[in-house]
Amino acid sequence: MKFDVHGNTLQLIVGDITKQTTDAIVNAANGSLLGGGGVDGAIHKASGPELLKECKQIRKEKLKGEYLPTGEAVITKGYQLPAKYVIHTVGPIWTGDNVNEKNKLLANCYINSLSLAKKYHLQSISFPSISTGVYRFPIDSASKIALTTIVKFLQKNNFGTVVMTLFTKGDFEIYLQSAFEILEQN
Ligand code: AR6
Repeated sequence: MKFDVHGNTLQLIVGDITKQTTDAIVNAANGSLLGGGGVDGAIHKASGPELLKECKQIRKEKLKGEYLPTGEAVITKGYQLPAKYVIHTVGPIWTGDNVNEKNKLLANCYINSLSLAKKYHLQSISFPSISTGVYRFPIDSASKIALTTIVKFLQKNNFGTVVMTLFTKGDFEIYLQSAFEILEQN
């Protein structure tokens, strides 16, 4: 399903993000940047060992050995992926408390990833549903935060295409419902 947002395209699809041919794909990473399960594991597997090497380098040089803070984003090459770049961001872990803070951190993942893509003059980007797997963020509110943030960005920027790549039909339906609600209000 495609939506026009201020001359940009917002697309919702069911699919595997490792197969996406957008300029960049976003990884729902953890702060270590050393890989993991879920979409992170799939991206590292499809991209190959060079990706881990570059992530280790970022940890060492850019982050001085520290973890990438929640809500922040960094960019690497895509190596064996169809996408030229991978933007790694760290979603918040849902614990049921500090809800406002968690919501803000999730929005930051989308804002910082989009800002980084713009800084690199990219014109298309694919997101997974950040934090709604292992990190247990409720998908209904996560979808609203994700799409509200993306729509606000597209209303202010001449960007190109943002694809939300949902892994299951069920997740797609939830995001689609949220998209209708959010775009109706705009
Ligand atoms: N393409 C698109 N979406 C996918 C794919 C794929 N190939 N594989 C899984 N998903 P998760 P999180 C969906 O758990 O909640 C990792 O271990 C999945 O169905 O990957 O942010 C990291 O290292 C779900 O909807 O990410 C972190 O430790 C969504 O991607 C932690 O998990 C996100 O699920 C991050 O947890």
